Formats: sequence, C-alpha cells, structure tokens
Amino acid sequence: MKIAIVCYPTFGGSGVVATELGMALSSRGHEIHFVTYRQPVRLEALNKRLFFHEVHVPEYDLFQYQPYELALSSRLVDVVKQHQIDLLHVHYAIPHAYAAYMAKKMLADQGIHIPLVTTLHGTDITLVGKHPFYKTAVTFSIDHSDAVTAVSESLKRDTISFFNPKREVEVIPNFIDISRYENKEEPCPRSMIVSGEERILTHVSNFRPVKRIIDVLQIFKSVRQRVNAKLLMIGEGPEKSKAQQFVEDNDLDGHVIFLGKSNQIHQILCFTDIFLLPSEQESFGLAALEAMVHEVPVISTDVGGLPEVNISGVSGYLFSVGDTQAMAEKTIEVLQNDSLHQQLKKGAFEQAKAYNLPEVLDQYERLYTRILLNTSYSIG
Ligand code: GMT
Repeated sequence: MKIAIVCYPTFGGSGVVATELGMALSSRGHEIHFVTYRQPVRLEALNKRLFFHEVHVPEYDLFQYQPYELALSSRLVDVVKQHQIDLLHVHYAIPHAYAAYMAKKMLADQGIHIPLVTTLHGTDITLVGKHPFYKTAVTFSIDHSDAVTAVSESLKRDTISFFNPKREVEVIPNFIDISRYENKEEPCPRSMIVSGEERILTHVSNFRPVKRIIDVLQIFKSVRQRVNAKLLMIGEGPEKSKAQQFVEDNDLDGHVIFLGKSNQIHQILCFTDIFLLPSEQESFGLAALEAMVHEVPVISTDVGGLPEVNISGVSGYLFSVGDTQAMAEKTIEVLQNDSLHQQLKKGAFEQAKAYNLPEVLDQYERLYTRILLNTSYSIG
C-alpha cells in the first residue's frame, strides 16, 4: 500500500507514534509518505519506501495567523497525485483531520477517491478538541473520516461522551517494539549520572501544565529526604522555568538535572530506577510504556488510559492526581525493598509486551485493507 501519514514532527507522543508506525509499515513493504512542516524527529533515515514531503507556509503580512491547514491540504493533493497514494492516515485531529478532509474533497473533484483514517491521541479530544471554539470542526472531521481510531479505551469513551460521533471509534493502542529491547546486552553507564548506591528517578514530557511537573519535583523532594537519589527531567515546555525556580527555592540544585529534549530517551531509561508520571490527564501515556520496556516501574496517576497501561502492583502503582505524598512514600518503599523493585521491574517488562509492535501493526494493516476493500476507492 502507499500511505500518506500526517503528524506533528515534534517529540510529542502523537508524532512519535506516527513516525514509528510509518517506519514499521515501510519495513513490511508499504510505501510511506510523511507530510508535515518539518522532518519528524524520530524519522531515522529516508529510503526508497520512506519519503518526507515538507509543507511550506509562506508568510504574508495580511495574515495574523498563517493558514497551515490550507497549505497542508494543497500539499496532500499534490503528494497523492504524484505518488498514487492509496490512503491518508492522519494523527491528531486538529487540524490534520480537517485539512485531510479538504484534500479528500479536492481530489474527489478530480475523480480521485481516497479513504481517510484519523487517529485520535488525547489532547486533540480531551483538552483542545472539546473547546467550544474547535468542537464543531472536530466533530465534523471525525464524522467524515472513513475510519477513526483512539489509542485507548479511555480515549474512545471520552470521544463518545464529548462528541457523540456518528462514526464508530475503534481502539488501536500505542505500541513498542519489544524485539529491540529483549535480551539487550548494551552497557548502561549509570556512573555517567550517579555514583555508588545513588538512585535515578526520571520524568519525560513536554512540560505542559497537564503533566504537573511541580508534582514530579514535590515527589522527588520527599524521596530525597530518605533516599540518596537524582532526578532526570527530560523535555522542554512552558512549565520549565517554574520548575527551575522550584529547584532553586528548595535547595535541589545538583540533584535535579534538566537534560532538555532528547533522542536518547532509551539510553537514559536503561539506567532509570523509577519513572514518575503524575499527569492531570493522559490518554495513553506512551512515556510510561517506553519506561516499562526498559524494566522501569512507573509511579503514575490513575487518570485516562494510564490504568490500561500501568497495572497497579504489577508494573508500578497508580494514585489520585495531586497525591504527591502517597506517590513519594511508594517510591521510597520500592527503592528500599530490593525484592519488590526486582519484581516490579520484571512485571513492567511483561506488561509492556501487551503492546508489542507486530500485533498492533497487524491491526492497522487489517483496518487499511478493510476500508480500501469496503469502498471502491481508486486513483484516476
Ligand atoms: O502528552 C502530550 O501532551 C502530547 C500528546 C500528543 O499528542 O503528542 O500526547 C497524547 O498522545 C500520546 C500518544 O498517543 C499519548 O501517549 C498521551 O497520553 C497523550 N497525552 C495526553 O492525553 C495528555
């Protein structure tokens, strides 16, 4: 199949999932065309089955806001025609599903009928999408996609309750390629970060308010009163300066390390002892799954899709939003009890296997085949 994938090219979860999906589909023989405003950060190398088409938005003084949707839909039309694309798969409803619907209509006008799959990731529904300013367009985009998927049962429920869509929402979860991590022999150089018995806690996110990164620091502050540890903060975002101020005000300098955005997440997770994800909302929690595949137990909140991914007492523990004291106490208990820590490490890896790439890829391939067969779509 020839598939055009639209996504955000950034470190955000939806962009990472879209890129990993495209790369995996190309290694199964499909031809994948990424259409976005920058080369996706996780896109390792382009090859004869993996293409990137940049969307340019020319600046014009008259516009207070540059019309990205317009440029994207025009680019999609060109790419579909030039490369005889069979199917459009967009990740994150806003504005991708809307722009792809316009491309589909423009193509239909030229006698080219192409199906559209929309994958919902989270904030496009739970935070931004349901805002009254966007809701009408998001509902329309969902209803007019040929198939709609959500990354968790929780997101499916939220989509139905906020939008009451006419289109069925199918769950195809996020995934991880277990084969990349099983029986890994690579060294994990803990000594680069800590010395001796010191423990490592890690948090990865886009540092937006929904991630509650001050809670991450509160948990760490309490943990450090009992356990010698460092906290690695990976990512960039609007709450970072507030977090840096908290570190300064609470004498945590030198114990909290802000590493910025990183393409080395897996190297860092390999020497992490506990992963902290105290989010206000999380439709799946890809960062937690990435930690679990490295045998890192997860201390998280119990919101959204997190209870589907992180199983309490197996791969980590779940708490109410804001209960930093309970999260800190559990972290201390795990770090001080080696047999519990080892048991959770094993449990985290076993639970990650439920989201293994090949099975999820099969689900996407079945979906693509079904919508291509169900509707007599054809080029030309
Ligand atoms: O977490 C974010 O704010 C980024 C956002 C995105 O779209 O990139 O993440 C959402 O999609 C991820 C991939 O499917 C999920 O793992 C995250 O849970 C989800 N974030 C939220 O629901 C807050």
